[in-house]
Amino acid sequence: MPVNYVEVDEAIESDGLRMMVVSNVPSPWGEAAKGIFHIKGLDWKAVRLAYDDPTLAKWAGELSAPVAVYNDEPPRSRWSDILLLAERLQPEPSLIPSDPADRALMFGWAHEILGEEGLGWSRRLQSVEAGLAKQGGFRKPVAQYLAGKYGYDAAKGSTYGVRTRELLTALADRLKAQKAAGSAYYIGNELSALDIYSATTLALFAPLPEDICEMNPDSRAAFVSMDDETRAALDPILLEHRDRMYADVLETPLSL
Ligand SMILES: N[C@@H](CCC(=O)N[C@@H](CS)C(=O)NCC(=O)O)C(=O)O
Repeated sequence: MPVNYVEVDEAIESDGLRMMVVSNVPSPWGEAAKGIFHIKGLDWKAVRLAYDDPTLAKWAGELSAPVAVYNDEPPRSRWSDILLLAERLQPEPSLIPSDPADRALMFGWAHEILGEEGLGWSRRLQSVEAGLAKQGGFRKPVAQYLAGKYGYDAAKGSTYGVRTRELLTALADRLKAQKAAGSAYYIGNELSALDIYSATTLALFAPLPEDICEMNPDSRAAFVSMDDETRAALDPILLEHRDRMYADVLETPLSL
């Protein structure tokens, strides 16, 4: 079922689960949260992030997305808080391993994908770096906006690409080891939120085709642009796993 988009007033006045999301771009964080809600069969309302609506900004508490709000509880914008909220609202199927060591592994790896200095974060700053140098990446005004907002440091310039590649390689190595052990998933033998995070974050390198992921053309151009070293680090096993997640548990077409 496509996402149920509502106006700002309706989102604020409703009870239950609502989430502010970015428009027309497959944000790794937003698409992961949507995917988690979908897998759990949670009913929710979406409202689009707008930069010129003080009521929305006050309600959500920030102008980044996703931000999930349940009833009159405080807004939740961190990936881990959104996951824990979803688990509380609908425990089954659980997307957090029950074994404590596997759980720690999952949260650790998830941080390396969605947390600060993780894959999504590093890739964004790598694309900012490229955009500022006019060597691909984001268009310059977008690069300047994201640089200020997400902590770009010119002195660290090339480290963003290095980190991006290290993380791509580490994730691919993990999938290969899991495959050799007979598992199609990152942790143990079962689907976890980590599988979803990996799948949605690959949009920053290879968005799904336009017929199932109709998105802003400038963002698509920025996402697919990368240097040869980064392209070489994008191991096919990552995209195979992503495609399996979209075929088996996530919804297509994307509802952006
Ligand atoms: N708050 C999230 C990260 C959210 C995030 O990076 N959002 C980006 C996703 S594309 C965003 O809102 N970009 C648009 C903007 O900053 O204007 C977390 O800590 O887990």
